[in-house]
Parts: sequence; structure tokens; C-alpha cells
Amino acid sequence: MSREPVSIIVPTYKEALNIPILTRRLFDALGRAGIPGEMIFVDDNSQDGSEKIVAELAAEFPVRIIVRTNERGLSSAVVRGFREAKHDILLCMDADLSHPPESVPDVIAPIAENRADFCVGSRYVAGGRTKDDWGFLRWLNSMVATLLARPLTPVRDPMAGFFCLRRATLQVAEASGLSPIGYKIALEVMIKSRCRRVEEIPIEFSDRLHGKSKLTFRQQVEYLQHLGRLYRFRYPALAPLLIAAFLGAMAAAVWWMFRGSADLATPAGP
Ligand SMILES: Nc1nc2c(ncn2[C@@H]2O[C@H](COP(=O)(O)OP(=O)(O)O)[C@@H](O)[C@H]2O)c(=O)[nH]1
Ligand SMILES: [Mg+2]
Repeated sequence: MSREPVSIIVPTYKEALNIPILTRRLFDALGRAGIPGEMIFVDDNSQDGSEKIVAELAAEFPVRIIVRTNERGLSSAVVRGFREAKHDILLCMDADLSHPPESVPDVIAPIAENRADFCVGSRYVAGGRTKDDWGFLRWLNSMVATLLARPLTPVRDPMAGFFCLRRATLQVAEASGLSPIGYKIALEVMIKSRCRRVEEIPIEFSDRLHGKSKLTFRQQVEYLQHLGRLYRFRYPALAPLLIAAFLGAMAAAVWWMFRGSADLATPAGP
């Protein structure tokens, strides 16, 4: 196991109750694996005591919190955290304990050992699972969102918020222009960095421990717009192809009509 230090970024909005549990479990897991690192919370002015809690935890662990007051949104919070990070290996995870902190060393390993450029903590590979009983609608919603992203990437769980990469990979994505709107920053970085070596590590995904989800209907609509942009980036030829297919179909229809009238116009034989 590599001893290279890691920066762990955790976007938060009203996660005060989860922060101390996550911090303790995470540094416990890192300690057991012998991985040094820092943890950065990027909070969008939750005003729920998170700042004070992290200040107290900082006496014991290498943690800090950035409180943003002029911006909101999960993806841009993650990007901000990456910018503030000290180390070369970057990992992002949710604060709500749905991503087991005990799996963090396994998600880091392919990157630290340079076997992969991007690593996803995945629910949908052999050994991974969703622990709690999801209702049918929530399951269907997640499935449809995942399938819509399938032509962009072979990754089984592209919607994951649990991922690891090196700064150099992030920089390639940034050079292509990130538009970190909405929820799915991993998908965007994966596609815009054009990285080929992607590994998925099975995780057991739990329901959030405290609090409620911040995913809103509006963000789901934003996801569709986000996908549109990623499709255009990944398949720039797609739009001209669709236009060509449309024009071709129109031409065929006109030819068919003309052929019909030409037949009618042909004088009958003797
Ligand atoms: N900084 C910041 N964090 C957010 C925002 N929205 C969600 N989060 C955090 O992002 C993570 C995932 O959000 P969550 O509500 O659990 O989404 P879900 O897992 O899709 O239901 C959690 O740690 C949230 O606290 C936001 O607007 N700003
Ligand atoms: Mg969650």
C-alpha cells in the first residue's frame, strides 16, 4: 500500500451531525492503511454549527473547512476543494456516510499505484451494493439517469460522488473547460479529461445517516442539460450527423414523391 498523502474533499450543506462521525471513521481507516492526508470540507454557509465542529476536530485531525457565502452548488464546491488541496492525489466523497469511509483506502489504491487515472467507488460492479431498501421510484430514477450516461462512458456507476484522481488528470479536464453546474462533477471530469484507465471499486452504499438529501427536481433537470453538453463534447460530430440524417430523410421523401409523379407523367405505351 502506497504511503503517498491524499487530500480528501467533502462538500457539505447542513451536515453538522455527520461531520464528526465521518471524520473519526475516515482517519481511523486511513491510519490503519498507513495513508497520511488532509480533509477539506467545503460548506455553503450551512449555519448549523459545522464550522465550530470542524474547528474542534482540527485539534485532533488534519481537517479544515472553507465556508462559501457567495456561491452555492455541489460541483463548484468540489472544484473549490480541489483547488485548495495540498496533495497530488485527490479524493471526493459525500458527508452523509453513504460512502463508507472504510472503503477510502481501496478507492485510493489504483491511483496511488498508478494502475488507473480515475477510480470510482461503485455500487454497480460485482461486490458493490446499495444497502438500504430503495423505493421503486428512487431506484428507477437512478437507473434512468445512469443509462442516459452510458453512451458517454463504460463506467457502471457514472453518477457516483465517490471518486479519486490525480491533480494532473483534473488539469486536463480543466483545460477543456469545466462547467461545474449541478451534481455530477465526477462524470464531467472523467469525460473532459478523456482518461482511459478507469477502475471501479465495489462499495456498499448506505442511506444517509442524518439529515435529508439536497437533490432537488431542478437539479435533475440540470442533469439533462449537463448531459447534453457532455454529449456535444464527447461526440462533436453527432449534431452534423443528425442534421445530415434529417436532410437525407427529407431528400428521400421528396425523391419518393417525385418518382410517384414521374410514373404518373409517363405516357402510357401503345
Ligand atoms: N457545498 C455544498 N454541498 C452540497 C450541496 N448540495 C449537496 N451537498 C453535499 O453533497 C453531498 C451529496 O448530497 P446529498 O444531499 O447527499 O445528495 P444525494 O446523495 O444525491 O441524495 C452531501 O455531502 C451534501 O451535503 C451544495 O449546494 N453545496
Ligand atoms: Mg447522499
